[in-house]
Amino acid sequence: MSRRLTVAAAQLGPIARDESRTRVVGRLIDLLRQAKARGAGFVVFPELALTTFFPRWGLAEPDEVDAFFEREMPGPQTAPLFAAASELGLGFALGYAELVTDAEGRARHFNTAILVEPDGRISGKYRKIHLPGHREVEDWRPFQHLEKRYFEPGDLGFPVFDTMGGKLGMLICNDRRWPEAFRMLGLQGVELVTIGYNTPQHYPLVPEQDHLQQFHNRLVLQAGAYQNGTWVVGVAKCGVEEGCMLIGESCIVAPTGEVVALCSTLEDEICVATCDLDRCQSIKANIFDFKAHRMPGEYGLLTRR
Ligand code: ING
Repeated sequence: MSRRLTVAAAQLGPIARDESRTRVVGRLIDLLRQAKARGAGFVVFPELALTTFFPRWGLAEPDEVDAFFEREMPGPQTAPLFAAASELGLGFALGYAELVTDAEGRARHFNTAILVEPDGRISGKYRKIHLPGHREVEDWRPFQHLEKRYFEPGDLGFPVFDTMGGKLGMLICNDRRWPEAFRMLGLQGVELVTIGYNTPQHYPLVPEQDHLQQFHNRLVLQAGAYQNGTWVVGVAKCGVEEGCMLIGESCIVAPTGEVVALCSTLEDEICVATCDLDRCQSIKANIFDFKAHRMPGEYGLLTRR
């Protein structure tokens, strides 16, 4: 019996700085309902899907920063999302800013993604490892990209979870540009990778490549899928958000690297594909049969600092 999972990429249009969690959760629930109506069993939301992309500003007060973080998941404002998904019998992946207190009582800030089962149980968590941008406010920029200021690198590695009938992994945004991140999941037999992203059209350091953002997005999603024999679900928060254009083109990519579903707006929109997880084997057992063809003994440089 083939393991078919019908997946919806649930793209989000802009989220305003002052948009309440409640209003955003209402938008997410509406996308869950659309996905259910299209026969989906699993829904993927973007990176930082509960708030505007706040690293675009230098926020002076710690309280101002922490207001964009979730202290509990689910909390009072996100519980309705979990309840709606359960009612609809849907699993989902959600990106959000996570604020936790560690064993030493220190506040820890992560750019996080979770996998949630149809029964509401959180079965997987990943914390973004490749944090792009910079740490200090740089006034020359039209907008900031202060992920290195507001988040710590993830401390959970690159885990793969047995869920939704297959092996699922998560990356977040900039991670997708690093082949090592995909390969860490590939070496664990991943069959579907969820990747939420908030990607500005304008990259202040190299503006002459701004027109290549959509191409680079597809390039890395398709390469990651093909080179690791996995499905990839890339999901954007997009449109002009607080004056900053974020690229869309949420898509679902087959293990062959083919784009099989694509969003065409810069708003809340789903695209859907039925992912036959057994199709991964046509790549994993042949062209990218790691056991037969990969040469790790030659790759020492890859992990040297
Ligand atoms: N955003 C961007 C990303 O990697 C970026 C940062 C933008 C990098 C444009 C390169 C070019 O897609 C996040 N949130 O990582």
